[in-house]
Amino acid sequence: MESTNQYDSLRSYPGQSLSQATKKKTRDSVPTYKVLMIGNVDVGKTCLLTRLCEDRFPREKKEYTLGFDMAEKVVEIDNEPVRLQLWDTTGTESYDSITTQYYRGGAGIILVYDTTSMASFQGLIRWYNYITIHAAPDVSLMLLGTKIDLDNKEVQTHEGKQFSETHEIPLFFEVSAKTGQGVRQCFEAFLKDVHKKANQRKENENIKLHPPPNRPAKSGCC
Ligand SMILES: Nc1nc2c(ncn2[C@@H]2O[C@H](COP(=O)(O)OP(=O)(O)OP(=O)(O)O)[C@@H](O)[C@H]2O)c(=O)[nH]1
Ligand SMILES: [Mg+2]
Repeated sequence: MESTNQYDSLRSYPGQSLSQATKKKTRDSVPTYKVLMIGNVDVGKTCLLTRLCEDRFPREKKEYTLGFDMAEKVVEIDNEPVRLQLWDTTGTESYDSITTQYYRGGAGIILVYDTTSMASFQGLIRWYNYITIHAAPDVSLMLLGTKIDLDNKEVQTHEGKQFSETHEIPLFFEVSAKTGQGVRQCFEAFLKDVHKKANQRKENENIKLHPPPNRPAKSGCC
């Protein structure tokens, strides 16, 4: 039987196991994508991380994230293994001053609001402004409305969609960390986008480093 120890750092999406090819490749090197989650206090960022990485909903009393937390997870995108490095931060404003280093090197940013809290939706603009100041211009973006298992919805789906369109955020989902609804799907779609952009960047760098040879000038009259 396979020892699980050597694969300790490997986790797939809930309900999905990694192929042998991926496990082998992962021991060597796979692209690592730093992804940040931002949004007001209590919108459910930490619960999303726990649902994605451990497929469970924290039952114990809520604990405020202090500064940063990070989890890693290897998943497959189009049969290619990639390592997601998911950074969770507190929504507490007193930590705002350390944001610059937090945003550095981020390949993707997930903006989170709580569908049962209009205040958290109105808070999005503050977080979006941080993105425009600190993040790379080609960073992948996704907007998530959380807690759709609850009945007391304050932010309607069309309002979330409109925010994403107005601010050119290509991906918008409503999810529940409690039931797991939509969590896997949104991360799959998001990582595809992150991966695609990284490949495009690599291609562009290759072209810069190894420009195609100049074509010989045409001889003759036309
Ligand atoms: N019903 C329901 N409750 C949720 C869901 N996600 C989070 N919660 C609850 O919302 C509260 C806040 O969740 P956290 O994940 O700690 O929120 P956070 O965004 O990490 O908050 P900070 O770390 O303080 O910025 C907790 O009491 C959770 O149990 C969800 O999908 N459904
Ligand atoms: Mg938290």
